[in-house]
Amino acid sequence: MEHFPGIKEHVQFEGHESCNPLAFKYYDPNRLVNGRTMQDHLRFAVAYWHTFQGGGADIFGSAAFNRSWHKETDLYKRAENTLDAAFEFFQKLNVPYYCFHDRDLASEGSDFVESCRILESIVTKAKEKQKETGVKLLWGTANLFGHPRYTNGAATNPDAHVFAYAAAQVKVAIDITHELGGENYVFWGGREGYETLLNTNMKRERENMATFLHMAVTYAKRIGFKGQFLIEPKPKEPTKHQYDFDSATVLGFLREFDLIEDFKLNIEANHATLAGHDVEHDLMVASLAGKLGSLDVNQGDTLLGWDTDQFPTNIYSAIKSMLVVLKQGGIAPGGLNFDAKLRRSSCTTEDLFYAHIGGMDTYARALLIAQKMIDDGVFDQFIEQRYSSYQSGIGKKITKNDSSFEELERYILEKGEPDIRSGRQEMLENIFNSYL
Ligand code: XUL
Ligand code: CO
Repeated sequence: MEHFPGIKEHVQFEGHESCNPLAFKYYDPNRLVNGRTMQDHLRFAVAYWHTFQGGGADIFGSAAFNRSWHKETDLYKRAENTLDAAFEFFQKLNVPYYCFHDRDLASEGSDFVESCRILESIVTKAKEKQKETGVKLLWGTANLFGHPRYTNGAATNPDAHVFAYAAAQVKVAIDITHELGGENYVFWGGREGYETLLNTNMKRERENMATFLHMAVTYAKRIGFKGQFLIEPKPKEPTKHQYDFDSATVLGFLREFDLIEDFKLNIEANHATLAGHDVEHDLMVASLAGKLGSLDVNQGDTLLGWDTDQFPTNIYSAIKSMLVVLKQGGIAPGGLNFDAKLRRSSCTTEDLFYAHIGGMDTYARALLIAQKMIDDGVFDQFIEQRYSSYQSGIGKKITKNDSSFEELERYILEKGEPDIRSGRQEMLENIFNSYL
């Protein structure tokens, strides 16, 4: 059965003058940018949860989308139909990767054993589909937040029984990610946080979370899983205080608990903005630590204070993100995963195409512009010049940690007041706009 009959052909690149809403205007997969194809730079992935399981539900209304692959009530059949729809979509969109939670591929069964059985059967089929189509798994993860058993957390649950359940579930999720050749495995601690300290032993919870991650590393090594482990920071929602608040917090946690060698970060734009940062801030903090591993590309709405997970159309933000990615030499084995969902009123399957085409074009265009900015070097030269006082004399001594407060006091007694220099923000913003 065809699930997207309205889309006959693969979505093609037609260039920015095309008026065809079902064509790429900027994403030209084989176009070379600084010696690498666009496809290799961007490594786009479709998020199975929003695109195939999302029903347009919001806090005031239940699922509203009417999807052909959700018609069956039998769990196995529904999972199979969803898989068929997913691979039809990947192919028609011409996207190289996808990402899933275990419970996106197949719903939970009546108990752990049945859940594993349904999952295993669908994984066998997914493996065939990957082989048939060449579409690959960017990352897998476990849903440790949807089921009521995780109400008080997973690895940070006050009940060891729930910790054990989460461990059993993640073990299987790593197994299936490994079986499907997943290039990364993501940990997003949906409920790893707390609502009130009146009932919370923060020390125990943080230590347990670290122990959980150590066990995951040990297990992955034991089975020979070579994918990159990633942690996805988010400051809140559904919890009020989430332990993986932002890049800086996660890096501190990984260092404190001796996990830094085994993890990188998956940065999601809307999570960074919930933490009160521009996304490029969190990307930069992760990248400077050598720990930027992947991106969940989406955007929030400045007028709404929650995780709206919209498809990314903000070209400014995308350019700033791509500047960080290009300067660190790329994002592989990570990629750009559309952790984004349609608005409730965008109820047709064509809307799924428009949304992804828009997101892919936004990042393709951002890639081209960011590369041009780097080639021209205007911003780099400005920054270099701005800090040039550290390249010689007293500045050089400071950077080499070869000075002292006494010497610097003598320096000031001799030289007096410094000149105040302009940061030229407005001029630089104008230059940035000249690239659009
Ligand atoms: C939730 C979120 C998750 C993770 C994977 O805000 O971003 O979908 O990406 O669990
Ligand atoms: Co995400």
